[in-house]
Amino acid sequence: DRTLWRTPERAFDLYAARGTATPVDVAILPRPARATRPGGAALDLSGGWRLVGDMPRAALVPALAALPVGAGPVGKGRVALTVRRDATLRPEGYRLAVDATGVSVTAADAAGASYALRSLAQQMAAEGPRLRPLIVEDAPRYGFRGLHIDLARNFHSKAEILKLIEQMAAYKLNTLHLHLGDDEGWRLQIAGLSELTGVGAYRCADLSERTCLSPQLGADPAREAATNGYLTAADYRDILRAAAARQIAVIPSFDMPGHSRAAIRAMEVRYQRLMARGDRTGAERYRLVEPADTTRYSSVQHYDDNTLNVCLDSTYRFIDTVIDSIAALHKAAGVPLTTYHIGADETAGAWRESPACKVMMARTGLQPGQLGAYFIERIAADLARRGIAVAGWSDGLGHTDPARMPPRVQTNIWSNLHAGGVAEAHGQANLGWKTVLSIPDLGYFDMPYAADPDETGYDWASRGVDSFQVFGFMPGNLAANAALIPNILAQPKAIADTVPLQPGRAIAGIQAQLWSETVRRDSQVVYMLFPRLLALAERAWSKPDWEPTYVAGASYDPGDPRVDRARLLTGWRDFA
Ligand code: TNX
Repeated sequence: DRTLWRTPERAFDLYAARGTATPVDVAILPRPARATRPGGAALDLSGGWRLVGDMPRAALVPALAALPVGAGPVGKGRVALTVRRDATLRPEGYRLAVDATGVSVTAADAAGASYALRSLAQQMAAEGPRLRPLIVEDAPRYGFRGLHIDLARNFHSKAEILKLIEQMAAYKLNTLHLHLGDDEGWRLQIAGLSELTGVGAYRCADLSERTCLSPQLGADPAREAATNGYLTAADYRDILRAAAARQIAVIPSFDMPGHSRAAIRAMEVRYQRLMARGDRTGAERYRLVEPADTTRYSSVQHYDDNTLNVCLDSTYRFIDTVIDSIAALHKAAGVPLTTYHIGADETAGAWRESPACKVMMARTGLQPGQLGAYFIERIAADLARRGIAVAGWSDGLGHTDPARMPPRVQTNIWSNLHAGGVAEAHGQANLGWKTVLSIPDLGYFDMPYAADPDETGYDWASRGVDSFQVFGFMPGNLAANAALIPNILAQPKAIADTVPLQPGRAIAGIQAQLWSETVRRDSQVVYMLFPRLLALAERAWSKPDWEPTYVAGASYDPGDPRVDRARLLTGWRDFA
């Protein structure tokens, strides 16, 4: 695995290794839909290029900068690099043609034009500045191609995020899901609520005068800087601008109502400070938990103080303020907030003894088991009123009444494929929700590469996910992945399509997840993501030619000859 994928440039050797019908000797990853070599004299780009055409240069700056040769000096054999709009091409698609007279790109949008230049850059990296004539006609399989990175559990720097954004652009990923709030930390400065970062971004510090959250999962806060830190408003705007320049959308997420310990602790400190100043009104304004609520609960990650009270008006006032503040940051950066991720996963059984919830249930007729859904539906409606789409994790969203949800919903499917993930993905896609595959079996890159004591990571979803397995993923036929998944039982299991995808419904795309409980240093971020992220980018863009056509209701055994090719080169046998 590691040998073959040692460098991104070598990653496309996988096509050959898997016996895939490769486009004629091109070195482009993700694999383009079509590529031909028309023959004829080569083009020499070593003298640089000059940009012509009607695509604004401003939209292409990072992609132009990624070319191995720059804009050449005037009159020194510069080659014409023509980039034109063609509204008939598919969104994000492009046509790239190289011949002896120059390079010509057509695309419907700036993303497509940029992707053409990214393909050109990869081809030049492999072939050198003298290119043989080439035609690439390309468009993505999925419109959603995402990377999720968790800054909450352990913080990762703005510099690291900016590097990742450039890597995402190089491999045609278009959505960055930034996880900024969870039990262990709140990582974005919010106007007017300074405690959120002043307290909530410090899991603990060696700075003795500081108010800290307690450490978690064995972290040694005195030695591990990653436990502390946050993005300032200016950092966040810089990230938004860098992403937008590369046609990458940013989805901010602050997990609620569970997974909210950092916010709760930070706002409790604020409460005490305001009370000490005699400002009771100010203190009560953003109260997140109810002192009289004696409910005992424990979250999946063993927190007993991490759940917002969903029956308090002050909880909604707080969330409103957070969303306003983030929307303002997006506006200031010139990048509108279009999707906001509320988390909504793994809500513990809180509120049973909450007086406020008893009053609310008496008033509304809601049952205790419906309070979590009430929260999600209410926030979703608030977001819809502002023109913002709601996103959330599939378990929480699955508990809502779809009739009470707004039309635009993004769901991240995170049940293991062998444990209900296929039904969950199809069921939520059948509701018309934008369904993103975040499946842990193959897409949680906080899991180790292999079941090997030298590989770090969590093992709850899989004891090893190597790049071949990710590369072998068949997102268009989920049950067919039975052979790919060395599940937690160490036995590949058959998968049945018990909830078929209805005609006209579709999966929106794929996302890689890097949760950061066990990922502290920036170098670990790189290790866990690369090269697996390239394999995921490949699957998000390009349909594997070994994927069997989807047949509603079919089930697949790990040994099924129809998916046998998918097993080639995967490590599950060694694993088992
Ligand atoms: C499950 S995925 C979680 C996260 C953890 C992750 C670790 C999801 C919605 N919840 O809170 O960080 O597992 O792999």
